Amino acid sequence: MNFHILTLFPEMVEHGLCTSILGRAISAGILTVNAVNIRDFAFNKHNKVDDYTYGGGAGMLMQAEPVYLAVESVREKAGHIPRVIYLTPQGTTFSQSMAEDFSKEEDLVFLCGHYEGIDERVLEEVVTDYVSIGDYVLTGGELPAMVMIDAIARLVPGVLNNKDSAEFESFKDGLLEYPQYSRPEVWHGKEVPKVLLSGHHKNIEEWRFQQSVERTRMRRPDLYQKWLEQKDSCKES
Ligand code: 6GU
Repeated sequence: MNFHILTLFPEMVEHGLCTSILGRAISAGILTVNAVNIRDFAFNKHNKVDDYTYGGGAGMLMQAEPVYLAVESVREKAGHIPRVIYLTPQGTTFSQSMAEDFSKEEDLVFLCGHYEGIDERVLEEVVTDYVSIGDYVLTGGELPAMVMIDAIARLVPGVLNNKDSAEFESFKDGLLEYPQYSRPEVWHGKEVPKVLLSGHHKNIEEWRFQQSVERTRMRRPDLYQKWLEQKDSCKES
């Protein structure tokens, strides 16, 4: 899968994405990260890509043409017209099910705005998905793009070495993950739950499920409610 990030700060995404698990997947040829500097598509001699907003108001706006040319360059490189995600607090809130949907694409383009945003006309022409990562305001789209890429990449076959790990965890079935323990058996006077030492797989599975349900009810009542509803609708059909 190929991630193309259109940004004024390519080194920020390159450095952020080339380490750890994603770095290994890039070296293995499973993923590519193509950071495109929008400034390379400036059409004036000062490499300027921002200007004042019509109608007045604070701040500068990224101009349409450099953004358009940057998107065109990616379309040429990819050989087709990939989805273009614009990172904005005005978008749909990113979720695990969106990550699953995006992970099926061969190429994805992330358009990172800065300053006060991007000229609306080019957004209308190129953007297919408006995505936010939550209800707070950041200075640019780079961190949200990296958050999305991390969540999407780990769903691409071969990126995680343990096949199970992407499947049995928080959100997959609408519940949070159960608590886990490693050695020593007693730490700061706290014992590992006895059932986990029993070797009785069915009891362990049942205990973990109960813990998941209880943890979700306590920490994420919103998810718990959804899980209850979905469970009931399964019973009915
Ligand atoms: Cl995608 N961009 C910016 N600038 N701020 C955000 C965001 C995105 N998602 C949450 N806050």
